[in-house]
Amino acid sequence: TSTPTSSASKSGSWSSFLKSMASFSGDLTSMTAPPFILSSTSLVEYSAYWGENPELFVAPTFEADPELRALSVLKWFLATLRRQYTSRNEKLGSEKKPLNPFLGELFLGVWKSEDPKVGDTRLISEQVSHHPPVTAYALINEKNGVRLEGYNGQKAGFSRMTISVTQIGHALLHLDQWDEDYLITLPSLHIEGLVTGSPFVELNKKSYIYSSTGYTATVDYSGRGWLSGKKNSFTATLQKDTASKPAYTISGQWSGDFVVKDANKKDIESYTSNSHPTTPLTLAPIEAQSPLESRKAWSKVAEALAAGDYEATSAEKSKIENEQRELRKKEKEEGKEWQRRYFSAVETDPRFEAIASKVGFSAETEKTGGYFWVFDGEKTKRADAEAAAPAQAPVAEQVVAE
Ligand code: CLR
Repeated sequence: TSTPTSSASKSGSWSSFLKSMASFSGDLTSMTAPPFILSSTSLVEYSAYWGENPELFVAPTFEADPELRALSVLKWFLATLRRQYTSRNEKLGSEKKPLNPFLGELFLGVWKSEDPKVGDTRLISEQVSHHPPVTAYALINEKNGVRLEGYNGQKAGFSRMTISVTQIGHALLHLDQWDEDYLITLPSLHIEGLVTGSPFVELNKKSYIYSSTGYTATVDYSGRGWLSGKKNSFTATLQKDTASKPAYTISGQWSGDFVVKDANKKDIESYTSNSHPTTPLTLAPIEAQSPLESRKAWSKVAEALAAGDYEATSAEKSKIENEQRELRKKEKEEGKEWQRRYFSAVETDPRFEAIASKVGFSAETEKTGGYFWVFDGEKTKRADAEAAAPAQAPVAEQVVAE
């Protein structure tokens, strides 16, 4: 008899998956993919890709000139792309289908930089909505007064053997020292390689970084561009207001090398994303984690997947889904709503509006279920106090996320 991982049954289940995609609804949570393409990582963890280069994250605040700060923000953003969009391929061999986070699921950690100037950067990621799925996140570097807040949802479609994904949401980067905000929009993407069973992400269209100082960075993703013929190609420009030409242009491959040129097209810097070291995220050990924390909550599913036991995988998954269904039912009966721990839903976000209204960026496409999600400092203080309360708990060893 054939094992579930034999190549015959693999290709059989893959082709029936592709067939089933013809009637795909656009909600990524409703997609049922064959077990071998499932990852044991929940989507709530993906917020961590923003912070794996803490030294680049805080670098803008050390620049005295607003133009150089905007350039520094753009460089950090470009440097995050490789980990955001190719790390599953690098680690697991192909893009995988992440676990669907449950409402209230958390992913918490800290990047401890070896450079004392950089210090610690804290990560808070929370699943703030399950239907539609929305993840909110905050990255906070207290020492340098640098904070990123954002949220992310997806809309997907399937045609001509590709899955096209639009990201809903944005991120706001704040620099305390300069009282500056940067509104970061997110690229569209599509999944290539479906036919051959080795899916990977390619970015397309454009994304923008609008600064409250009047600078706009435009990143144009050309994919396997006709210019270079290389995948993951892009060209980015940084321009002040209505200036006639860009102050800087950056081009190359976001997963490989890119070059920064000044207004006179002179090379001033090059960056090699695949040799740039990343700082691992430090997490509390599983035993010390709260039941809402992703690694703890999904640990049995992850174990079953790692053992290749797909029956146990789906049994363990169903357990979590049923518990969640029960919780929602109970809340409904009691007329209560799940309390988000670190974020709040708001109808307007003044920091977003201040920039968006100037550049004509629409707020409506940014909302999920009618709301923006913003980081809530008060809630966070309370959550931190609660977490610190069990003073008699042993001081736990910390572990480093893979
Ligand atoms: C989530 C937010 C991150 C950037 C990011 C990277 C990869 C995206 C992911 C987001 C959303 C889910 C995603 C994934 C790539 C593949 C996966 C679109 C936008 C889908 C659900 C899986 C499709 C299944 C195939 C692999 C068969 O900051």
